[in-house]
Amino acid sequence: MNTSALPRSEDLSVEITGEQSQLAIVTLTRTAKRNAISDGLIAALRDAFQSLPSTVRAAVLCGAGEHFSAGLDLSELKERDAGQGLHHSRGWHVALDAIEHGPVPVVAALHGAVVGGGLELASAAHIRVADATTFYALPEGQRGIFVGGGGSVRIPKLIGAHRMLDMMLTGRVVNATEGERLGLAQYLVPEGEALAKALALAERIATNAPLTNYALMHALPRIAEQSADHGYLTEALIAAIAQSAPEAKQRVRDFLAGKAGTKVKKA
Ligand code: 1HE
Repeated sequence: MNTSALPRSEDLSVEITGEQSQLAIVTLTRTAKRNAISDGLIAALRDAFQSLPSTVRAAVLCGAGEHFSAGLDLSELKERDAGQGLHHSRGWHVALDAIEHGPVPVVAALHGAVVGGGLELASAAHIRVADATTFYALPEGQRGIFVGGGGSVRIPKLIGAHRMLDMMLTGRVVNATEGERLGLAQYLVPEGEALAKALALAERIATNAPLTNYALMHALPRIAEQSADHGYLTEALIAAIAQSAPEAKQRVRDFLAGKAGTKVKKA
């Protein structure tokens, strides 16, 4: 596909691939700095996820080199005053919101360091696949700073505020096995296999009805935060909209007609 319209940055690569260009692979390529996230890189991530081609049905987010991401580029931190710090954090919020509340589900492929802002970035994805080399940490406490990329909102939802507090107070490093057990990643795979697994999942996700994927990304987390009473109503409204789509009707007809590949198979 013509990729000339995609935003360009030497710290981020965006590849559109798959049959009918339905997958985007977004790779942090700032390997010399362990994919530390500079102002330029956070802006590139925002632009990439805000301008995915309309053919894309799912995206994979990964890091080149030995690590997924070393978090915030600390060399830029020392130059900021309080007001600039506020706007810097808000800039991360916009970029990571473009991932979490963008047009398509995002699968993060993790390996090596997933620390600080790197964990905040990974938390904005919908599915995390970690390989055996992955380790997670929130060294902000040691650096005398605080999370600023939405981590205080997203990470407690994955592992609970008490575990995030432990990671930040003690500088505890969580390994890949423990990370999967705690809920930082939904999948744990052998070393070097995270990207392949993430791509396979993204391909599978891309075959779902786009409206259902959108509803899952946008409605499910919001329903989870509503009162039960409001949640049931939101669920009913989303269910009604999803099932009224012509594609949904066709998919149900295909199942009822016994078409190949429509049955749920035992894992
Ligand atoms: C960096 C950064 C960085 C590496 N900012 N330059 N994040 C941290 O506190 C994590 C800091 N980084 C590390 O603990 C380690 O670098 C790693 C465990 C991730 C990787 O270790 P290693 O041995 O593979 O690499 P390295 O030799 O430590 O680093 C290679 C280069 O990357 C080196 O630069 P060089 O010019 O000397 O070659 C490092 O200085 C550079 N580098 N990490 C800047 N983070 C929205 S708020 C979020 C708040 C946070 O994220 S706080 C946590 C920040």
